Amino acid sequence: MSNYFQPEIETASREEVLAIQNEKIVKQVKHVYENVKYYRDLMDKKGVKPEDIKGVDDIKKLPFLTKDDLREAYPYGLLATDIKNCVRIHSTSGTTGKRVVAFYTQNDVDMWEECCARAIVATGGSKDDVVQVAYGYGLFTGGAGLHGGSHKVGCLTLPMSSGNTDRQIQFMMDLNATVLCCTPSYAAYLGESLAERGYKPEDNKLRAGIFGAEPWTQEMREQIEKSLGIKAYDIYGLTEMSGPGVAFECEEQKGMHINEDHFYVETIDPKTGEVLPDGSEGEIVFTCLDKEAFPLLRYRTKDICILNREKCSCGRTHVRMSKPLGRSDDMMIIRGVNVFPSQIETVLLQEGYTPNYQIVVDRVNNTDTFDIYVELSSDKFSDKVAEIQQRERDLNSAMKSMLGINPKIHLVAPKSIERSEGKAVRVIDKRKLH
Ligand code: DLL
Repeated sequence: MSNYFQPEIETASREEVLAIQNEKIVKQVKHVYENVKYYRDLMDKKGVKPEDIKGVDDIKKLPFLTKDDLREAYPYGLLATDIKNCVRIHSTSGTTGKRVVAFYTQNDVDMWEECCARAIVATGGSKDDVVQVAYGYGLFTGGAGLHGGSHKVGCLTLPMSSGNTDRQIQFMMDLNATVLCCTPSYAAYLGESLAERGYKPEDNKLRAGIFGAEPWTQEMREQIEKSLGIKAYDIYGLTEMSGPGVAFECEEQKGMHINEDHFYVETIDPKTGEVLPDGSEGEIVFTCLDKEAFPLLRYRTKDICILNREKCSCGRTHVRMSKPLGRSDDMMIIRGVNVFPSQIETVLLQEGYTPNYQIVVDRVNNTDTFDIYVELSSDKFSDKVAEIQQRERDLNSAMKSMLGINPKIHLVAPKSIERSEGKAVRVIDKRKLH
């Protein structure tokens, strides 16, 4: 039995979805053109007027926005309403350059929380649930988004924020949490920490997890599901669009449904900007159809995905996006070969290692060095050098056949790689730091 928060929208026919989108985009482009000088200038430069946009088919005429535009327009340049109409600000966790700040009116917050409520209900969520929100609260959107969604569904909400693992476990057990929301890397760590304290997966009352904000593989999903005794659902979003809940998984777990009544999606060739047909791998681009304060049009996410319009047996009609296969900007080029961290994670988990690893890339004498540090779990740890060396060689050959190049593998002691309470730092590319 499928669960919907807003069935009339989530299961609307294709024609109905298009009718909603066509109506919203005409109003939205006018709103942006009239209120955002930065974007009006981009449209004028491209020779596009609001009257040229009669429906979503015309979106391709509009100029793109990128993170560079957001930085250039920082802080108020893309604000489309009087600041007095805004009730909230959030900001990205980016480590380079200026942060991006996003503004919300009350309607924007309501829309966002509804998207998160849809995600919670899609896991079978209801008033009976106790939702432990262990995403960070604050400028990061994870905590606030799932918290708001949980309230809308009427769940008992535990606003834990990230970190303080002892307290997370105490509340999870004592207050009978049924849904856990956090990054997948923190979920894996909580699984590990529960086992260390002697708990078995069946000892907790959790039934589902809503994990996102960073890439994670199918293999990592299986490991988390096993260690916590739950079904693990993916959720996607980005601050620029509102936060988590732009897309979410249903019980089929075959891609994430994009909330198409609020976000229009395209895939493009990241090099040429050409729009690609559904089913092709490309960069996903979103247009906010009804946001008031920070309505980005044709925003390039840099996330590489595949869209799927096939009917989903859950009954939802909204298009599904694959797990991001990587980001056009975190694809590493090592000795001329394209490498995504997700490929490395897949090999590690297939070979029976933990998802605790770090990739270090550097350049010595004009040649790229490529090291992967992989933590051993305590049951695999050994002080026999020959044994460890053999395992390093085996893992190296598994990596070589997946990646096409040879990394240097370092198997390290349990707990020697720093754990993350939020987004994990998987890659240290020293070439960019020189
Ligand atoms: O990470 C919003 C969020 C919070 C999503 C909680 C899900 C759960 P930002 O900090 O702006 O926003 O980062 C957005 O994170 O462009 C993707 O590259 C990545 N990302 C988000 N969700 C996923 C996911 C939040 N499920 C950037 N799988 C995005 C892979 C994800 N990557």
